[in-house]
Amino acid sequence: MIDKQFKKEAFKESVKENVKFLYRKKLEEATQEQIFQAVCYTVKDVIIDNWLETQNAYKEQDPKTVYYMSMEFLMGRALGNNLINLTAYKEVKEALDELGLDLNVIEDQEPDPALGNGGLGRLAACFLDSLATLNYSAYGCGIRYRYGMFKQQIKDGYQVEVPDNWLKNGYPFELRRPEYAKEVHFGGYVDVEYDPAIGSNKFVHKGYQAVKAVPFDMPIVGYNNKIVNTLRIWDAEPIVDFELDSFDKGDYKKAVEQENLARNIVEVLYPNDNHMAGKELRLKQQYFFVSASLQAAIAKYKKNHKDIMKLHEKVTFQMNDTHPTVAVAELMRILMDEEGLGWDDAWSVTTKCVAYTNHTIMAEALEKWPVELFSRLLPRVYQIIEEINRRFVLEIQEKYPGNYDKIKKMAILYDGQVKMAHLAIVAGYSVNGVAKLHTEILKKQELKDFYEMMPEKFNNKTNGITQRRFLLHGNQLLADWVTDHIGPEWITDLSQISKLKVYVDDEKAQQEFMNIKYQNKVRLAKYILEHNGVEVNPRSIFDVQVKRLHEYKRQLLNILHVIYLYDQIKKHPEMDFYPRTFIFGAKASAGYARAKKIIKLINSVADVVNNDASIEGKLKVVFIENYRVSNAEMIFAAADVSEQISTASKEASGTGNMKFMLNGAPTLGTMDGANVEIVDEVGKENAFIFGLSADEVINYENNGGYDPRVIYNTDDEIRQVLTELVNGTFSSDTELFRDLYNSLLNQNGGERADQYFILADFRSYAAAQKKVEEAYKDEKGWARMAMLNTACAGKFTSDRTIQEYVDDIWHLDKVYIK
Ligand code: CR6
Repeated sequence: MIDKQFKKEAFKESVKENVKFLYRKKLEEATQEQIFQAVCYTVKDVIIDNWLETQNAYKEQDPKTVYYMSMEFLMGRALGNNLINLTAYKEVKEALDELGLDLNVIEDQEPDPALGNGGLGRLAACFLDSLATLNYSAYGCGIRYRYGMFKQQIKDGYQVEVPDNWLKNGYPFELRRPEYAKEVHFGGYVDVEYDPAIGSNKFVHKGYQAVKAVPFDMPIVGYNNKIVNTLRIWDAEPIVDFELDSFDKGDYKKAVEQENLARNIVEVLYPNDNHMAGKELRLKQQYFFVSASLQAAIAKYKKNHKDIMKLHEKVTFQMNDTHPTVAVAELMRILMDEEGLGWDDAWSVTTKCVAYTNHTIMAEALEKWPVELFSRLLPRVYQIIEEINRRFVLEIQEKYPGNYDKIKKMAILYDGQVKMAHLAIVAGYSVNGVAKLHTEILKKQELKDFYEMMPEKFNNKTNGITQRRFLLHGNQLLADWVTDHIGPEWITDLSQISKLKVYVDDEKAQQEFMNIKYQNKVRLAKYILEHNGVEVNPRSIFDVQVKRLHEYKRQLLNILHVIYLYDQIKKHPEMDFYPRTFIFGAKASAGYARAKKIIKLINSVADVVNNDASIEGKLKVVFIENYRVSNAEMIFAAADVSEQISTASKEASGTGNMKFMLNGAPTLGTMDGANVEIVDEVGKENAFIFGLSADEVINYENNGGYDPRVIYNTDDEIRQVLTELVNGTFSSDTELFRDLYNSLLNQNGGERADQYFILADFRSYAAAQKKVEEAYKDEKGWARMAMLNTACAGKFTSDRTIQEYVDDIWHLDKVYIK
């Protein structure tokens, strides 16, 4: 059916028409960027028909809908993905070929819509893909940041942040929907007024500043099922256009303030991953999109349902981390102040509609807002939180009479702060972690008191990734090979991929598989040469760590080990050493000085190692600039080794680990996050596991840490590596890396020496790396291991994750389009 819509000739005509229509040019005169736009409009045309049909089907069949509320959607490029999901990629590629155009080049014109930081935002994007593919009605609700995640440039080894003006040329797939605009209110005060209509008092919010929230919709195309869902991201506009005559009206100041508020609110994504900056503007962003999304959802529900008390039968709100959890109080406000419900009814509806996902146990990521700020910005919402808190504290007292410690630990308002996670847990009908180990740590440690009081709410939903983007689109050679061997069912049912197991001992299959890996490595090597000017040997082991730069993720451990290897090769030039290319890619939050220093260190080590002729190219170090979804797809496809080396207990799940696995790269990692489940699936003989366990780390932490000096003093080689940080080996400025050196050895304020256990894990990491080398030398053994990783990745599809959310939490209905 869809093929019909992509009749080649009609497609070619349409592209030419669009170039003419949009740019008044002939195809030959148009730039690649203009052609990209024209192609997108042609594709969008097809999508819009399906979009309309989907929305009609939803109207007719009235399924329950999930609203996935998230501050971040790290979508990556849409053109290629849309073509893949329309099952038109190859046809369109051919059609463009015939026009003398290259689809890859055209795809490369698209800016990555980077409205997210890392795993959390990318997870939201994978979930939308799976929801549409599995025929579920869903909205993504978020913010249309004018500037997404910054672009990273590396200058002289340092990260430089460049604004990401992704909307500069206009984004062809979005649709502005002014008819669904909503007003959002900030500041002001709350009055009590008698309302004769209801015969009692009510709360009235006055003196506020208003912003108009205007939605932009992006289509989310399901795979080969004609479903098109919507990602709705909100833009802000001033309520009253700035008018000169407001001088005379005397509300000039207010007009300017409202104008500024509207301008600032969606200006930029905060570039923090797993870290809360506590900025007022961030809270404004949160309330802005939450309020607009809830208003829109309720308006939509009311169009064809009368009884607001039954909202939960048709609507559920999933709160992606604590960022949107102000939704709890905002929903209460709407139900009471606008829909006229009393407290108990409003609470009954709210607690059946909202659910919460926790994504971290890192203390600095937990959102707590000062009461002063919160109540000033959102006075009515704050009032409601006070009442939720008052009632909850009574419940605690009833359950644990006289136990004030429980109140201190569990209250929503305490110590002058609003604790967003507590609000979400108290109101949510479900609380989930994102990997088995993570959920267990929540239950036993971080959220122990809540788990004891309300165990029925807690559940685990191990993360997943979409194989459509990260294999079918990102690694087309392997995707075709898989389909040739087991058929195409894996595209929508990844459990099928286990059928590849029968090939893991087949020599021909092994050769083909490794040859595909080699071709992908050649592609990446070319990219690295073009972008870094570094030549790497595609026959060397591609050992890859790509993810956000964070101390707990321990890129520092990786680069210290590189230094160690370098020392070894220098000391024993005759030593048998299999050539290695260490590939890094990572953005550091703009304000995270130590993370930025680690980037500089990686680049400084790269400079020395890559230019030392005496080691004969045995070691190469590459830092890929501006790691993002689009180059990630290519990097996963080319990796031999997947570095997942976080301090155990710190990485809630990780999702990069799954993308590597699916692309046939064994995990070199700690027993952390979803690595644990990866090892369960593939077997520990097909992974390289090292380091302290989560229990051991937590144990140390609960008992005052450990002493890295013991290791420093007794291990000469480790001491040598650390010394090289400050003796001029990698920088003539011996102070440059002093902070990194100190962080490993000295306590500093509240921060323990080596708080991420780098030295504690160093030796077992080095030993695991040695095993990688030995294993890689055994060509057949390695091919088998790589293939087994792909074959055992079935569990890690986001289709499985979404089905679990549907079965256990959301209870959505499937919708089919004729
Ligand atoms: N930073 C976790 O750290 C997890 C994702 C998605 C993170 C990571 O382990 O895979 O969420 N947490 O669940 C937060 O963003 C708070 C992340 O991406």
